[in-house]
Amino acid sequence: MAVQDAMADDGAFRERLTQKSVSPLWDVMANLVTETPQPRALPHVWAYTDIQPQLVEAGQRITAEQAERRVLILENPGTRGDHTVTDALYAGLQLVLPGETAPVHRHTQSALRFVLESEGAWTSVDGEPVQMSPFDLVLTPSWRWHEHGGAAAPTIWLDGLDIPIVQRFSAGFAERDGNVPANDDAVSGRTRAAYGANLKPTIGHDLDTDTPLFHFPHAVWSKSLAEYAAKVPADAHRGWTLEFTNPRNGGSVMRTISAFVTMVPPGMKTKPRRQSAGAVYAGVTGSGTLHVDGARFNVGARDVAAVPSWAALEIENTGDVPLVLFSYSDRACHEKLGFWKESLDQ
Ligand code: 1HN
Repeated sequence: MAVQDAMADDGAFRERLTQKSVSPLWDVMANLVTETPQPRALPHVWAYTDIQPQLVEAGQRITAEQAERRVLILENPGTRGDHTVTDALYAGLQLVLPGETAPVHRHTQSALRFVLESEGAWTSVDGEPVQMSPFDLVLTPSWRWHEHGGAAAPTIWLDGLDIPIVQRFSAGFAERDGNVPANDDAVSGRTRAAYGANLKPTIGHDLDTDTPLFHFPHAVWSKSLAEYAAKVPADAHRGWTLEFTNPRNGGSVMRTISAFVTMVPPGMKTKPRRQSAGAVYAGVTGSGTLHVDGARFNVGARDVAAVPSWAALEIENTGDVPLVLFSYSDRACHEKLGFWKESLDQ
């Protein structure tokens, strides 16, 4: 029998398939196996001046204690309601007011904080506190106890988590206050002393871990980035980009999330670059335009942008000071799973 005949008027057959909880692959094959990634997320920018007042209002409506975490989720317009910023990542802006604490908990999900406004706020990880200054990167890797506290002024940071990844694997566990074990090692500054200068203790050699170093101060990374820029020419596709690393193994800072800083000098527009990883950018200094598949998105300090998988990204500095951007992505997963691809256009 010809294929057309076999498939003609197949309504009763399809009804039977549905009843038996099966479906024809031939309907969806082209959508499942695509030549290039087809993300559901759209490129998008959240202007800080737009979102910050909403967060301040949230501060009047709910306490950090009541909310557990007082956060406005950055909902990608392509996947509104999914609580995702790119197909595999989550982003939110969190507010902690003076005198507040966000209660201690731990969960499977890995989190990073990129600090946008802070005067002396703190986060503790497994009991070890660090002070958060603007544009510091602070990590709370998977299953580490963490809590946050406000200080003199309202504190706002960008939260980046691997929530959609953990959700897809249905692998999420969490514990809240009440189960916290005592941690005699939790001395402020202990981790920086042990790992912060390209040294590491000679005991405890598990390489398959998230980074023990969980605080990357702006004062430290911005100095490295500026010195690097003074020593080597900017890359045509990446400007000057450095990755935050795990001092135990040189790999990504967390097992699922990679983090970077990028600088593009005044007058430069990078050439189009695609990567299989979905990424989130946050402005630190300067101003510029992200050209994403040809569409233009202006970014300045504290603005947050979603750049989905395989979108062609060009970064243009439109101001007269260096444009500095922080970013995080799911590249860490792509590399471990053998998915990673990059394309550099001319
Ligand atoms: C979380 O633990 C924090 O610790 C922030 O600040 C946002 C979003 C979903 C799940 C856990 C935090 C979060 C989160």
